Amino acid sequence: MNQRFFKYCRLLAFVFLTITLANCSGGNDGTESGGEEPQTTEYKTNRFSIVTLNAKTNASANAVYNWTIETVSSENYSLVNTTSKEALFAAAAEGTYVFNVAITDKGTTKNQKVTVVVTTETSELKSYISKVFEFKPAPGQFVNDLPVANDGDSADRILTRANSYLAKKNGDLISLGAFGGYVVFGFDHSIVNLKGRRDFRVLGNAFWADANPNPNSGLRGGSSEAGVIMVSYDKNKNGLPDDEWYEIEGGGHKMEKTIRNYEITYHRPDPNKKPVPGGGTGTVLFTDLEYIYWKDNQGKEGYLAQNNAYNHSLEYWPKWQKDQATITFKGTRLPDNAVDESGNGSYFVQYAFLYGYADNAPNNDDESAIDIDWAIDSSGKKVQLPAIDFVKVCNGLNQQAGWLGETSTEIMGANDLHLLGENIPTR
Ligand SMILES: [Ca+2]
Ligand SMILES: [Ca+2]
Ligand SMILES: [Ca+2]
Ligand SMILES: [Ca+2]
Repeated sequence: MNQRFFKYCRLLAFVFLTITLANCSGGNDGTESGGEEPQTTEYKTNRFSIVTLNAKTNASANAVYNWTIETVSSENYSLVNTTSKEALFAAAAEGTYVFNVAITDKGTTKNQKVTVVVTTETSELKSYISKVFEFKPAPGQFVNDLPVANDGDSADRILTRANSYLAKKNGDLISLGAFGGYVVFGFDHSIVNLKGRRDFRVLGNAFWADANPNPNSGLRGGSSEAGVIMVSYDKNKNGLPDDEWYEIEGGGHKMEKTIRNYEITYHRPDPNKKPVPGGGTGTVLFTDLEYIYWKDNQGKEGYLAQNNAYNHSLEYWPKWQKDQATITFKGTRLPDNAVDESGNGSYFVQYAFLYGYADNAPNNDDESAIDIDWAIDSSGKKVQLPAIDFVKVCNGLNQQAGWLGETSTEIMGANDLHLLGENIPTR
C-alpha cells in the first residue's frame, strides 16, 4: 500500500472519530486533537457530574504530574488529585475550564492542556433526595412510627415507605432509633464540593431551647441529637452506594470522649419477660426500665428503657426485624450531650456540637450545613473529594435522657445548597 494512501486513511479515520465523539454531548470521554503525543485534550460534560480527566501520555510509571489552572470561567468547580495522572473534576456552573498538566519524566517536563466544556443539564435536577437505598434504624421509641411499620411488613416495604417519606421536596420525619441506626440516600446528580463553601445540609428536627433553666451555660442547646454524616461518590459508576465511605469530621469528633469504632449489640426483648417499671416525670412513666438489653465493645452494658409517652408505640424493636434476635451497629460514638438542667429530671438540655452533624442544629442554622472538605478517611486523614453522590447518617449518641428516653437522630430530607443557590461560607 502506498504511503500517501495510508496517511489519507488515517486522516479519514481521525475525522470520523472526531465527529462521533463531538456528537456524544454529555459524554465523559476525552477527544484528542493532535498526533501521537497529544497536546490538548477536550472533555464535554454537564454540570453536577464528576469527570475523570486523564493526562494522555506515554510517560513512565515514575512520571510526576502537576495540574494547574490555566483559565476558568467561574470558581464554581472542583479539581482534585492534582498530583496524579488522573484528576477528578466537577462543576456547578457552565463554562470552559482549562487546566495545564505538567508531566515530568526522566528529567524532562512536557505540558499539556486539558479543557472541560461544561454545559447545563437537559433535564431539571432535584435539590433534594432522589432515592433512599438503605434504612436500618436501631430499636427506639419512634421506630415503627416514623415511618409507620405494621405487623407483617417486610424490610422491602419499609424501605419503600422510607422513600415515600424522604425522597421528596418537603419530607416527613424518620427516626434512626438508638445509637448506630442509619439511613443511606442519594441524589439525581453529584453535589459539587465548592471551595470555601458548605455544600449540602441534612434536615432534621433539632431546635434551640427557649427556656434553658441554666442561662449561663454559654452553649447552644435544646433538642440536638447528632447523627454522624458519611459521604461517598460513585467511584465505580454503578449508581449504587457501594464505594468507600468518608466520615464528616464535625466538632464532636475532636472531643476527648469520642469513641471511634464503637460497636453495640441490642437484644430483642422476650415478650414473656417481666417488665421492671420505674418512676417517671409528669405523665411519662417508665413501663420497663430493663426493656432492651445492649452490650458494647467497651465492656459496658445497659438497657433501653421503655416509656409510655402518648406519641409513640410501646414496641421499640423494628417490626420487620422480628426474626432477628440481635442487631449490631458500628460507628463513631460522640460524647453524651444531655444535661438535666432542672436538677429534678424535668428539663434536659441536649447541647449541640459546634458543627458537622445531622439533627444537631436547626435546619435554618448555618451550622446544619456541611462542607464536603470536612471528610476524612477511615484512618482519620483528610480527603479531597470533587463531589458526592451518596450520604449516610448514623445516630452518634448512646444516651438515655430521663423521660425523653434514648436520644435518637431524626431526619426529614437533605438539600444540595448549590442547586438551591444558598451560599454559606465554611468555618
Ligand atoms: Ca465545599
Ligand atoms: Ca457505586
Ligand atoms: Ca429523637
Ligand atoms: Ca431530633
